[in-house]
Amino acid sequence: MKNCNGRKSCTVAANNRLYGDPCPGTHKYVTVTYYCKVKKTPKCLRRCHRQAKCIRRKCVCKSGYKGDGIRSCTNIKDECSYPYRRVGKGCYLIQKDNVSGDTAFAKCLQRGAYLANFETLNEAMLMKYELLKMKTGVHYYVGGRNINRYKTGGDWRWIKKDGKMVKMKYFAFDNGEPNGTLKASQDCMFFYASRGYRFHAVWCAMGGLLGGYICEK
Ligand SMILES: [Ca+2]
Repeated sequence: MKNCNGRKSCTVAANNRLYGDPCPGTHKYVTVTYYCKVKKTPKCLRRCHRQAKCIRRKCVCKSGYKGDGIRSCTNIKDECSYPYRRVGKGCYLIQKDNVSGDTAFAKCLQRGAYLANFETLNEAMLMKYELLKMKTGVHYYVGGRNINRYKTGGDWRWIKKDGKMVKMKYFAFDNGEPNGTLKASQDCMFFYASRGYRFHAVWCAMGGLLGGYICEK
């Protein structure tokens, strides 16, 4: 019965046309012997990630995981999902609470993130655009900080989660900014709403401006 081979089901007809009729008028029956073969699951050519399974020769990440199934299968929760949001290539959390610069700094660290770094002007402009669209009217602390107020013009850096610092390579401060002095230091950095989200240097604590903050992870 070739027409049954390799199939999940098939029909075997019992009629004279198929088998002929050597004894007309006699009831006949057909005995069918069959055996089923378990189809072997084809193996994946490459070793799948430990959070992946081999399905139809392809490594597929388990549910709740995302990736190519071979090198990566990351937990979806670890990715940029709510309350974080993707802006350009970065993953940010935009918070509106009213806090000081130092508090904002600590709050991001507590979340396993850091105050947002905008190492390139492109990143800063994309965020500025995002904030303008949100129309919250809130100023937001970001991860720029003056680490040496004794130096003329300061030494502005982007501070990362692990404490590493990247020197600011472009200048996007508003007119007259940064304007901290030795006696009245303004070592923290704001996306200043009232000035179309230009960068402003502000006090980090001790009666400084309160605002929201942007964390990055
Ligand atoms: Ca200022």
